[in-house]
Amino acid sequence: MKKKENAGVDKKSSDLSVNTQNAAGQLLTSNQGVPVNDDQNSLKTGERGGTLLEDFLLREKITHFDHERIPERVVHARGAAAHGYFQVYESMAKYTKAHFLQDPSLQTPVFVRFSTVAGSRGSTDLARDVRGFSVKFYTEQGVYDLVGNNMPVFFIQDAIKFPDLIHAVKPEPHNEIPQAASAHDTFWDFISLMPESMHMIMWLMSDRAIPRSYRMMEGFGVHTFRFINAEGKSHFVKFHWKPLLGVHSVCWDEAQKISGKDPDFHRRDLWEAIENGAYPEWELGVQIVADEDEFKFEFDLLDPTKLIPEEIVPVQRIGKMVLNRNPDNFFAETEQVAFHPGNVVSGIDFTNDPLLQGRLFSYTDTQLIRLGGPNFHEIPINRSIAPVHNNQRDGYMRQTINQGRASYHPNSLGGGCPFQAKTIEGGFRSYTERIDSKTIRGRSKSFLDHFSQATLFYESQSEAEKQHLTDALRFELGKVETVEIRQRMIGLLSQINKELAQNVADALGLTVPEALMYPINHSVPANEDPQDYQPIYIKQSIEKSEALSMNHTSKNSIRTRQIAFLLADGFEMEPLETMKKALEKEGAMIKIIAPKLGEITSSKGEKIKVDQSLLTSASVLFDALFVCSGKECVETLVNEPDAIGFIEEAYKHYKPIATESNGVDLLKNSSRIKKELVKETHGLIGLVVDKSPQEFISAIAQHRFWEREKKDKHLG
Ligand code: HDE
Repeated sequence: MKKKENAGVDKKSSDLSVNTQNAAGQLLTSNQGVPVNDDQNSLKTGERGGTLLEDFLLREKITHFDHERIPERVVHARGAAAHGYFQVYESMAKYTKAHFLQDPSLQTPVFVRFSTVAGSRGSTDLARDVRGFSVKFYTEQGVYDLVGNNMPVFFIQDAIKFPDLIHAVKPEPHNEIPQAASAHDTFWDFISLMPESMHMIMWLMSDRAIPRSYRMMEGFGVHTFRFINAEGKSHFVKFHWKPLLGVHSVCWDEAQKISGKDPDFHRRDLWEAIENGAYPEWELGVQIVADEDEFKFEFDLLDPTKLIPEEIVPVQRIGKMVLNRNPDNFFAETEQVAFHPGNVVSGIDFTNDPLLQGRLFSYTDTQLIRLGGPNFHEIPINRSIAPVHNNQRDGYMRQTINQGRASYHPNSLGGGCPFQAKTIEGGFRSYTERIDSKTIRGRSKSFLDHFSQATLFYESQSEAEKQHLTDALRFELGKVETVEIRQRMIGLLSQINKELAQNVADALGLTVPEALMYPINHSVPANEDPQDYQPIYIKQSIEKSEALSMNHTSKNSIRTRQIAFLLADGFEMEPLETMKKALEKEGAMIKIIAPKLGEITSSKGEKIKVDQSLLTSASVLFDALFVCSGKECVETLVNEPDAIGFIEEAYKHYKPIATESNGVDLLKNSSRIKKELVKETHGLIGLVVDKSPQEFISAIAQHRFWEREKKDKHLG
């Protein structure tokens, strides 16, 4: 294929701009281009008369409005997206003939959509949920979609169970409650009968399910795919996205409060980071397994409830993705984008993972109802930048005006065009896998180990992470009303880790069953003996995997962290400025919070603008807190319950808090903080008093001081 100079970003933008519209300086018109001279009044029979059916402008406007909504996605309805590009570091030609993975000088445009799964389009961003991580690469060889999640495994092994899983997690059908939450009976009823979901449940109950930001999440392709090189040789591949800002989460109490204070928290965070030029970045990672090694693992590579530990097959970082442009229009781009794991380019292919195989059907099918017909690939955001020529014609909303008479192949009237591409010309040729077997409606017995990787995940967590996971289970199962469901879950948890099961059972007033207790395994094929399909436990070759814990994530940057500066009239300007400058130099974002909006005056009469008042702001929206000093400032804030609440909440959520001089008097108003200040161990738990900005910067980079949690009642 002929190499194009700097294909990509510009090409795509101009492609889209054919359809972008800017009304600046333009006349208001009807959809037929007729200039409108009164858009304020409908046409009437006299001043107090009836409205005329003749009023085509009124009818056109109202009819269009009546049809403005389209069905929301049946899953992943709530999301936010951005444009950017991907660039490979070094040619991967050894493994794949995909052109965009071969040329390090090529920037391939991408459009990336992040989402929650269960909630409706208007639901909160901070639900405990899996996050979707969909990437559309507009490559020169056609569109490639990597439609992944922020967790590397899935709940079920076979696509035929997907509608059941989703029915169970969505609001219950009789009363449509609860919105965007898995903490209810139908979800846990289903899960408690599906032992294969246990590994995913560990991820879902971990803090990975409540990310700090879309920009601080990993992404995973989940299934095993294939890379195919120019010689037709196949390698298995698992895809990863590694965020350069590290992987960080909020805590559950905070997540619930953010849901009230700012349900758009993740959407806003992504938007603002890009507007501020702090472009989110991820590295694309691959785990490559030679075809010959397919059976060398203690799990089946085709089983989507399993991951390949990074200690066994390291992740090679092969390129970088940068998101640098917000969409112009949410509906046209983020809502109308149609991803499909079946959109692959030459050099990337599928495996027989039965979940993936089902997805290959589902995604086109769902767009037909959601986007209203077969021409959704012509919507600007879905268009390929590679030329599209075929004999598909007509259908709702056809945009292309195909010329000529021949819409079939072979033809002679059209000169035989369009031609089939030879493999050497980039023509897609499916991997020729040898298949020799009977048709069965069943499941491979190599998929029967449902617990060992759940244990691996649990054992790999830090103490704080284990505690959060336990608390999440206590919360979720505590909301379940049917005791039998809770009991079945304790039985399943006991197969993962006895202590975990015991700790959850304690909070639920239950006991851990003595004998091994599995629920009936509902995945047993109909004509088989359930005894042959009892879950088995295969000891994994490693007991812990560092990569599974967020504790080991990079903690060397405070870029884009949101820092609240709490102050009132009479604050000391100099220490504020020193701290602000130092933090901003490291890329943090500062917001001035005061009792009321407007301007605020320092002890020496200097004025600064207030960004948010205590009424409109909340501690949960920030990563760290700087409490300003100054006699009058501190006296005012001591008598301001919202200010004290702000500080206490930041402390409760394990965030770094800094102050200097008499700002410490304000901190002492919280009895818990006072205790630490007296003990003088505060440096260790993120209370930075009378220290240089550098100390505060290091504390913010740590993200959270979970050590404080040990003092919580759970841990005694
Ligand atoms: Fe999806 N999924 N899914 N899914 N999925 C959809 O397609 C489906 C699965 C994922 O930002 C739907 O366009 C089936 C795994 C993401 O627009 C639908 C099965 C993974 C998104 C669908 C799965 C995903 C979707 C709904 C089991 C991680 C959002 C709207 C066989 C690897 C895409 C749409 C976006 C969306 C079906 C399982 C990720 C109905 C049948 C596993 C990120 O087609």
